[in-house]
Amino acid sequence: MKVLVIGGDGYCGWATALYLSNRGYEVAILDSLVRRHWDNELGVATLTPIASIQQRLQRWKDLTGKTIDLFIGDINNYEFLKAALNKFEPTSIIHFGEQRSAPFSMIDREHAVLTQVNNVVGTLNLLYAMKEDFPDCHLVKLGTMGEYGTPNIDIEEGYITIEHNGRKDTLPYPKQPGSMYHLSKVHDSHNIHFACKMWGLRATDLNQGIVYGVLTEETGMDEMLINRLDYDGVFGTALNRFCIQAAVGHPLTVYGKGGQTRGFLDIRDTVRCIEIAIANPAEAGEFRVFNQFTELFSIGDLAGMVKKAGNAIGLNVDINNLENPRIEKEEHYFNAKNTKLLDLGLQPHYLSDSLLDSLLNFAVKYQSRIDGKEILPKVTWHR
Ligand code: NAD
Ligand code: USQ
Repeated sequence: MKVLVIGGDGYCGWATALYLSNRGYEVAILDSLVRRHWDNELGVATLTPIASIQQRLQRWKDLTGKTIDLFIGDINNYEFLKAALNKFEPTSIIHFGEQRSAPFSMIDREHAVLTQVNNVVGTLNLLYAMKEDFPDCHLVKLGTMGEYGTPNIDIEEGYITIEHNGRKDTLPYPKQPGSMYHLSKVHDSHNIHFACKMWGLRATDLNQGIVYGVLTEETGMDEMLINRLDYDGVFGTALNRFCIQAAVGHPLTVYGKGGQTRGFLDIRDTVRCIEIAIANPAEAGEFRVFNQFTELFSIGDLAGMVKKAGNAIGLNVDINNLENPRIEKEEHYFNAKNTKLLDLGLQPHYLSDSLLDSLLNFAVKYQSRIDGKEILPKVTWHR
């Protein structure tokens, strides 16, 4: 099977490309490297020192004898995208290649427009390129649990059956996203659904929760293969940030009351979920949605778990409930289904004390790279 990983230089994409290559899939990475550029623009850096994509791929080949092809370019450039697809001829495309930070998308009008154009136009280009040249290829698209927002009813996997005035239908689950970034994912979902219905494309939308952790079997093989781990107030995500904050003695930055509940998963499960999706493709014309997370936690509970694990290895960890820079519910009902990937064989890695220990120790190892000025949130939803 030939798998094109769009966004394969990023956090989820790099781990996935190596995982699939290690399992015998023929893999190519397509990436514009724009994320490295955004980091430079913001003046932030991953906790871990990541090598250039060329060095990473050369080391992977030296270690394993496996080649991963590389296409550097932007999927908003349709000619480039078409040429790359026709050169590689994928049977599955995994699309991670988007601007994925909610705070980045809320900086100002320019960043909102950049996010929505980059994400929505990139995905649209991909749909047209597939329609024209690869109509049978399976698209596995990374969506987000944040598309649903925090409704006061159970969250289903993509669709909900509703009875209304005596009639019944199964419809796309209502979307109430909380940032311009999350909105871009909703727009993508509608466009992909439409393309499947109109043109018979096959697609799986993986509504992923918040990913944590850094090591996978492959990225841990060599220092040159190390994955990125973001801790700054724009690209860092909750649990990864808390572990890194604990390592340097910064109070954990819980926004508001901390009752915000989200779905989470270990990066080792991200890569496995992708493999499950491509090994069990959607039917022609089908737009399938899987909720991709393994556990639900409130932010406050996570901070408590990190504090306990940090104290156990001798770190002094405090929790600071900051004024919330976002506009979101801080206490709410949240119960999302996640059985479809489990039914297809996912065996989750659950968050445990030992995992927190290893993430904390990892953060301690690289603590000299942390820029304390980048930890507190600088972007606000309130203006
Ligand atoms: P990331 O920023 O680490 O990686 C994204 C990669 O895509 C980067 O290497 C970037 O250069 C590339 N890219 C962006 N726009 C591109 C374009 N127009 N053309 C080509 N390449 C482009 O992000 P990540 O954390 O690996 O997230 C990957 C995907 O998973 C995103 O779509 C994100 O929305 C989704 N997701 C991530 C998380 C998470 O916790 N990290 C959770 C849920 C969903
Ligand atoms: N939060 C804190 N303290 C922090 C950081 C975040 O309390 O230091 C809170 C936020 O207010 C929010 C929750 O934690 O309520 C999650 O924030 P986050 O930054 O960890 O995650 P989010 O902005 O939702 O985005 C991340 C990824 C995004 C993905 C999404 C999955 O960046 O690409 O789509 O997680 S989900 O949250 O399920 O929508």
